[in-house]
Amino acid sequence: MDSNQSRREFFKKSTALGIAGLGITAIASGLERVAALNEEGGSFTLPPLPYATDALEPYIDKMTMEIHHTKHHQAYVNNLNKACADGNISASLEDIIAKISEYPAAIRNNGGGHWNHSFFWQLMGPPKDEANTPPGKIVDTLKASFGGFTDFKKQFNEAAMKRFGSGWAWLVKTPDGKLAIGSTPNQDNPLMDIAEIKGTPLMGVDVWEHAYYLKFQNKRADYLTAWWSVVNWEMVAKNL
Ligand code: MN3
Repeated sequence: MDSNQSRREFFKKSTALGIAGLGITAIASGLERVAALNEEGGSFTLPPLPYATDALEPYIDKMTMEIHHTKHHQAYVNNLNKACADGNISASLEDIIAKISEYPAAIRNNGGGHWNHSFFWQLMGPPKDEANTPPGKIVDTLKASFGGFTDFKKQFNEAAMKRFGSGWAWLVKTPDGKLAIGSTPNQDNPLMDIAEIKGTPLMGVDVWEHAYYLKFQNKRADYLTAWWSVVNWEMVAKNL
């Protein structure tokens, strides 16, 4: 929202509250509230991709990345801003997500969409080689929890394949400090209080058809095979 819009919003709300009876202190606190809304709840923006749209070729194609980022993710951002303005919601995205059960569906879908995609772009990077083997430290960590890197990949792929319809598969650190694999429907994520799998996301993969249909059509398994070649293991290591 630009400053003119926010002034209009403020006056609209103030008028509704009966601005004539308010003192200058109340007006000032109203302005502060609007400023907070703009900063946190009202002006979410599309983060730039950390690489060019063709940087993940040949595994993830340029056109998919362009549409996914500038159309799909942008729409989540726009709709989140609108839903926050409509609901007069000024909490940070992190706070909203942690208590998502208290918010309407538009906030859950678009707030989740914004968080998930912002996370997802960071988790991919220009491919080094097809195998894209993770560093030894990550392999050791995954081995301790899942039996080995191959077993981990198999379980993660299973979670991604079994997610019916649209959603995400995740590797999370659970509240008791263990690593776990699971999936969420739609734009839900493990940080949400309503999620079946809860914890801090370490890795996640978008299995909505919009993430792969242009290049892979209905073949989600082929998309996943290609996706492993562009996983940014340095980012996963940071998250771990
Ligand atoms: Mn998506």
